[in-house]
Amino acid sequence: MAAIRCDVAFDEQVVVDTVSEPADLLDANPLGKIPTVLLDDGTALYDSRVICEYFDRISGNAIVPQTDAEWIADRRLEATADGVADAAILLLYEARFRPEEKRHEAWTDRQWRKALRGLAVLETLIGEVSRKPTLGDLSVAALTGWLALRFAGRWEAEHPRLARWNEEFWAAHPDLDAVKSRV
Ligand SMILES: N[C@@H](CCC(=O)N[C@@H](CS)C(=O)NCC(=O)O)C(=O)O
Repeated sequence: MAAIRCDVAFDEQVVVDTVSEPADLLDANPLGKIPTVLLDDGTALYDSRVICEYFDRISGNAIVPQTDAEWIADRRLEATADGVADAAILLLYEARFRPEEKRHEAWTDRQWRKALRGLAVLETLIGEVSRKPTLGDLSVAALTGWLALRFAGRWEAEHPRLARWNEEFWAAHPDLDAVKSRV
């Protein structure tokens, strides 16, 4: 989404299975995580925050607002959305990869409480869907779009503004929705 908004084109997109730790991914990113971007000179950039910051930088700040107050508000939005995603993905991996007898409920409950606290803050921070989404908006959309897919029925009722914002965001940005549907 950031690449679209910053007019960054990719020569190639490679789909990888992170679980099988493919050599080409590990060569580029020792953490074995996606997204990972290879620049023209072969340098790898990873962690979506770094990648988005780079796209913003080379686009002349197409997505990151530059006044101090707006920058702070937008980074807060981004960090909260990313933090909720980090907690929720750990929950997903716990259910997906850890054998049932080895799961530690106190730990998963803690992660879920973290996610819920973050969502509660996003519920108060989120405004109207913007025609020109900032990086913070894109981070929230990435989170809510993903939650709608992976945690359907577990977050919407308690966060009605956020759930409505999620619907409205994708309806207002069909170009971004098309990217989401491909993932
Ligand atoms: N903070 C990282 C998180 C990336 C991340 O956790 N990606 C997941 C897929 S969505 C992944 O690659 N998981 C594989 C693994 O953790 O080994 C980012 O925003 O780029």
